[in-house]
Amino acid sequence: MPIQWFPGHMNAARRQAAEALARVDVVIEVVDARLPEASSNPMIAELCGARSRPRLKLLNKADLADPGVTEAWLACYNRQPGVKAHAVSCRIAGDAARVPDLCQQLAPHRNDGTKPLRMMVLGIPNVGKSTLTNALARRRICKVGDEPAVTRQQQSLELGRGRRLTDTPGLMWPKIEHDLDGFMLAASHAIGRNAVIDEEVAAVLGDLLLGRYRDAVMARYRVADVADGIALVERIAERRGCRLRGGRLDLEKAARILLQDYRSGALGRISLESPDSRQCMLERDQCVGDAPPARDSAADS
Ligand SMILES: Nc1nc2c(ncn2[C@@H]2O[C@H](COP(=O)(O)OP(=O)(O)O)[C@@H](O)[C@H]2O)c(=O)[nH]1
Ligand SMILES: [Mg+2]
Repeated sequence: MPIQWFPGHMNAARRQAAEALARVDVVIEVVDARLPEASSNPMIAELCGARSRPRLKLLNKADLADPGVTEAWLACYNRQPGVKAHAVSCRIAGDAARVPDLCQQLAPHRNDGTKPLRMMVLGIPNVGKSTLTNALARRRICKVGDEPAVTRQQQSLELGRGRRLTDTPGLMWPKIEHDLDGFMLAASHAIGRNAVIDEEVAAVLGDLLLGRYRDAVMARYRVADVADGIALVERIAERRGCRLRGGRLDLEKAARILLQDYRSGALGRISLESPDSRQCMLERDQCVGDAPPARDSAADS
């Protein structure tokens, strides 16, 4: 079942972000380095475009992503006009500290006491917006947590030298265009728990992992010859002794093991999409969209 998630409080968050943009010089768009396009909210590019605000695209959690793939994404983004992209990890001391200077380069005129640099962090839930804000503040001002919708209100702070930063609640958009994006977002914990079925998400994640990081999966779960994501979840259940009363496999528990291992980095540094795989997905979805509607079965008889 395709995943959609646009809870009511995000409408208010979108309105507030649009209003706050009037008083901001640079937008820091935080995305997840493991799925940079799937975790890019199209509304953020639109909002910045409408207000002509420069945007720094930050591929955060780079410590969890495949470094070669992150390089390919940065090259791809930095070739696009009007986009400036950088990879960071809030887990690496000092990495985030470069961000205000990168923003300054995008707004060189905002650089003194009378015209201080005003930055706003925008992005979907759980990409590390509040962690980045705390890293720049060098103290824990914003609440963080590995689940969506932890931040419920905008929060501003002074960074010194007149620089000001605003953290915001995560923003989703009303319709996720590509089904695979919904699953990648759910696997990365950007989607509320009540909108997803862990077993389905783990099966799609398993397919992606087997396609891109087969050896890492085989080594971690000591399995061989697994056909697809569903089979992988079953094998994990067997290997880890996930059983329900009566002896049946507890697939939900096994699904959560796979999801948790991906989320925590236990499977190694993994990117769920690359510029090439994204292009293939877009072409595939385009073909499906162009295909003539399936014939009515009655017409066949
Ligand atoms: N490994 C890793 N985890 C991160 C990084 N940045 C944030 N996180 C974790 O991601 C989760 C979500 O962070 P949070 O700042 O609350 O995200 P927000 O919803 O975008 O504000 C938390 O568990 C953070 O510890 C990073 O660069 N690397
Ligand atoms: Mg937050």
